[in-house]
Amino acid sequence: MSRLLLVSNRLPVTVKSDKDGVSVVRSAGGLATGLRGPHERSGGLWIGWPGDVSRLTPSQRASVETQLAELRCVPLHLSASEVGRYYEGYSNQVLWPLCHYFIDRIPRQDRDWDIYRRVNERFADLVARQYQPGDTIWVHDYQLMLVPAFLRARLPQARIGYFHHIPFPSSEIFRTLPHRTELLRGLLGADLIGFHTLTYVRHFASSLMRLLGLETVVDRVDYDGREVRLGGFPMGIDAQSFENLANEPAVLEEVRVHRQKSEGLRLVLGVDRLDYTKGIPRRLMAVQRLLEREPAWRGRLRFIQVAVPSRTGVADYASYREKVDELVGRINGLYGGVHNVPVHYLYRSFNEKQLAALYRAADVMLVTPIRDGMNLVAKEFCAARPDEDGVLVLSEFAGAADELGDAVMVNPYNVDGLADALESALEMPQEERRTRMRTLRTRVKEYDVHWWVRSFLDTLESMPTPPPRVEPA
Ligand code: ADQ
Repeated sequence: MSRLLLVSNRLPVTVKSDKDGVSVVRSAGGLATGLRGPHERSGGLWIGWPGDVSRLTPSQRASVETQLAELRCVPLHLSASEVGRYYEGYSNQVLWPLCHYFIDRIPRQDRDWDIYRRVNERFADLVARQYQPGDTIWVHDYQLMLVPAFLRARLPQARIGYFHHIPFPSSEIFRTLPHRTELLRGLLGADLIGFHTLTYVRHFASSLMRLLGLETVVDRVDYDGREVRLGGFPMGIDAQSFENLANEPAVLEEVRVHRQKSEGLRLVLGVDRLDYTKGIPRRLMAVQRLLEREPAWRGRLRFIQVAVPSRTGVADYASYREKVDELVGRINGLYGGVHNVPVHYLYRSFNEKQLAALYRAADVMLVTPIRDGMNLVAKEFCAARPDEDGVLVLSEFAGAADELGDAVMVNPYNVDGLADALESALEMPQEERRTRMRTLRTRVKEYDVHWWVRSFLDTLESMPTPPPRVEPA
């Protein structure tokens, strides 16, 4: 196994400081969990931003560096202006809305491009300094789309993979971007470019054709004297550990409490980052529509929406939050009683145990993004249901829809259709619930995060390294 150099915007750690000092704690996210094994076994490094450490004292900073080194993490520190313009600016206000088809949310000026480019170059410089011949480099996500080409220029012989965690949009959308060709060429520095679904692979290939005149033959493109491979690698979750969690006595006790507190009510659940791609307003409107047109459901339904605060420094997210707050207030004002309200809205992060208990207690899980690269919540819900019960309502526009065909599929733009789907999920007979959940769970368990890491790395490592460049005499 070759040494693995992982590169992502954020390191999979959180730096915590209190009166006792400073500590670096591993994060529990899906990517971190899936990659921990190969990272450690290969004796590799993880390169990325550790978060803002500017308020720490010099001795605390030194302690952070030592603790990061013990975790085999190499920090790239970003200045406040880089965070504002490379991360919140170009990454989250241009590339994020573009890839999710929200082009009218993109600011009219492209002023953050230069910083995006410069920070990508800084990442490549740092990776190149750590690189040893024979290493495999795996770059993650849209914040770093130029890194593969910057690396290729510095390390012509390196084996480089890139994975895009969000949708790759239709070429009709992608070609609206002023720096479209630079971004495509940035990615083409990699040997293998991975996406969650084959639809995204096709969209990327058609952008290559339309914008660079490059033809993809099956899954290969010839570019700059090298062969670049494209592939669909649907990301999974650590299904076994979610299932174990859902079977823990403390979690089962929490499930019992949730059920007891909502006796006589059906529990409907939503769990998302508070992001305008996740479709929370239309989901709330569907709940309202159901209560409006079917009075029999009033007082019999509890919709719990957990929303973790996200990108609070970006203005669009603040106005989205207000919209959600307002809708929740409106529905509860209309359909709440003195002792109960239909929507329980929790604006905070939950730990995995709390999430597992909610997943296991829910009758219906609503995963209805307007657009989503994959959506791991849908998979977590299935993994947390060893009782083979619960109904998943899933948007056709989530990457997960390609795999989870036994969910109740919905078009999230169609509020009436969503209300119909919610009602049929609430009324689904037990036998059908069990059959569907069994199939969903088989898929989620077989194609888990470990499968995803293995299949991407096996493909990357099976590729021939690029031939040495012959300079003209
Ligand atoms: P995200 O947009 O963050 O990821 P998702 O795949 O759903 O979306 O992952 C969210 C993670 O955050 C899940 O593990 C979930 O448990 C957790 N989470 C959500 N709400 C939470 C809450 N209130 N409290 C605590 N945890 C919460 C991006 C892409 C996705 C893609 C992933 C992985 O947008 O489409 O699936 O990367 O590639």
